[in-house]
Amino acid sequence: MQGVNLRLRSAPDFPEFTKIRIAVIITAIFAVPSFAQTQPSDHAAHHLPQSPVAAQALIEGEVRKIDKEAGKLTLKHGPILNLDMPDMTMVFRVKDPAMLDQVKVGDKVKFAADKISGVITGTSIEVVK
Ligand SMILES: [Cu+2]
Repeated sequence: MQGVNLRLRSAPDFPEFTKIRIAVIITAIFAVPSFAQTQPSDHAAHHLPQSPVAAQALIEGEVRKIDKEAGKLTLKHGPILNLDMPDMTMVFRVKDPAMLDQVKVGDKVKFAADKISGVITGTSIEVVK
């Protein structure tokens, strides 16, 4: 019985020590991300000029053909200022294949396009109602 009491009495000391260790670990966990956050933002700054998506104006167009297998869309489009392109009918690759489910042939659309890895790519599209 005495052995059991001793263990119970000395027991509170151990969790106290554990609490300190946990506190240290928690401090370390919080310290790491706050340090890590400064890294990606510095890194991202280098890439900011390469993502002009935010400044893009929407282009008016009309869907002529949808090729879901190839992930491509044929659009008759108005002038695209950021790509220095006059109005024409042409094939666009789409950034996300799900964009092709949002439209059907004959739809009047507004879309954004950009050159991604040298390929003119539709980055967003919405049907004009
Ligand atoms: Cu074009």
